[in-house]
Amino acid sequence: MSIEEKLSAKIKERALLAVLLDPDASESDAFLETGKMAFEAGADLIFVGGSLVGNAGLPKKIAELKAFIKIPIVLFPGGASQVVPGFDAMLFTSLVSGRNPQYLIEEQLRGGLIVKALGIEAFPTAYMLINSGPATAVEYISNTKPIPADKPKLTMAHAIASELMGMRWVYLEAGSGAESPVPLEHIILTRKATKLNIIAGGGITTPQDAKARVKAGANVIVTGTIWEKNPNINLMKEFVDAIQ
Ligand code: 1GP
Repeated sequence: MSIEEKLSAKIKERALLAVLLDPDASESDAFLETGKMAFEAGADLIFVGGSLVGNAGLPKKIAELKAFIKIPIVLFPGGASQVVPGFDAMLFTSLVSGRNPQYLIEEQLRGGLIVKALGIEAFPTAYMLINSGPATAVEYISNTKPIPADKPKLTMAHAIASELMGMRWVYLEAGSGAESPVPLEHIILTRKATKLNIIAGGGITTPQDAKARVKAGANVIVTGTIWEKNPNINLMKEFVDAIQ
């Protein structure tokens, strides 16, 4: 069974918690410690990524982390240069909410060849940036406009098109450290209109935020910045419990 098949089966039972590790935002020790904490707290997945991740030390960091944990380590890349060996799987994303060809198809063109050569399992993922207040790093780096927060039907329409184009996952992103998480209506309409596995992330800072997004239809909740600010295993366990 592929990792995607296993996750899709698990998702039918309950929502999953992904802990995002940004190798650039955290010191080497923090990267490892937060990864271990996620495993011990009962998180389901580790995502690794960031807008500016350099790849030089990444395979070593992933290998170190793998020695301690038994949950999938999934690359969540900001670009083709981040596709390096060692990951169990990756989100093969296209930034469908934007109109910048570099992140719609060009990075994929370069990255796809590396993914094939390395044999990494890839989940076809429609990545959408939803406005969450002040500009986020992904908005700035990708040079794309986010979907307005009060236009959930636009998100739904992008999700429908993505599903028809063969995507199986959609990532509704408010942006790392966003002022507020993705508004619920975007998740609700996407859930009603598609069978995509819905990942929601960005600005989720409380178990209640997470739970509300699961109730709206999200299948995977991503949390990252909060653990950089407050690496508290008890709080992480509360997140795990809240989304069951
Ligand atoms: C960012 O969605 C992820 O790409 C997680 O966001 O860091 O705000 O938790 P936070």
